[in-house]
Amino acid sequence: SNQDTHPMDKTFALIKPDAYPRREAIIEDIKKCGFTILKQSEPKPTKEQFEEFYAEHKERHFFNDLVAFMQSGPIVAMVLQKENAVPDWRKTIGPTNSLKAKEEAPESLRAKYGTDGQANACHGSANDDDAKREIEFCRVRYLDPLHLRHPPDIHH
Ligand code: RTP
Ligand code: MG
Repeated sequence: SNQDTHPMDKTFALIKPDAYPRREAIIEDIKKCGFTILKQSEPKPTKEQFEEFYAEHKERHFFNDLVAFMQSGPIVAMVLQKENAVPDWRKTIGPTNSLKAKEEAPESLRAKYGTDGQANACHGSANDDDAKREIEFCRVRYLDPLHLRHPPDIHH
């Protein structure tokens, strides 16, 4: 099979600090929606790591607030697997603004667990390239402490 044309079946998810207290209910919903949780951890990214994670938004007015919000408490990081994982996870979390989600998609996770345009409970990769980048970013940077302690030998 050709991996380049095989549909991506993984995406990257975060439970953001505002929803961390309700993580167990969210994880139950994630499983009920048909996703398999391949990896799960509670990383503690630095400010610089969040700035890199959200680099696409660095010129936006909300960038500094977003980075501060993401560092305001614990988070859960997950690699989710399902057919059509990327679009299905975006649909499961719902519109970016939780107030809009409550109006337009009341069953969505952002409607159920989020508050407003910033405190919106969950992150989901926007497309397959972002999913690959975000899964790799978190694996290399802070999901895999063994990897960090024993980086691969680049000299052979
Ligand atoms: P995410 O990346 O977190 O899955 O959300 P998204 O694609 O739906 O939204 P995006 O446009 O990428 O924005 C990233 C996060 O920034 C916060 N935000 N705040 N105050 C504001 O106007 C504002 N706009 C966006 C949200 O936490 C959003 O999820
Ligand atoms: Mg986004």
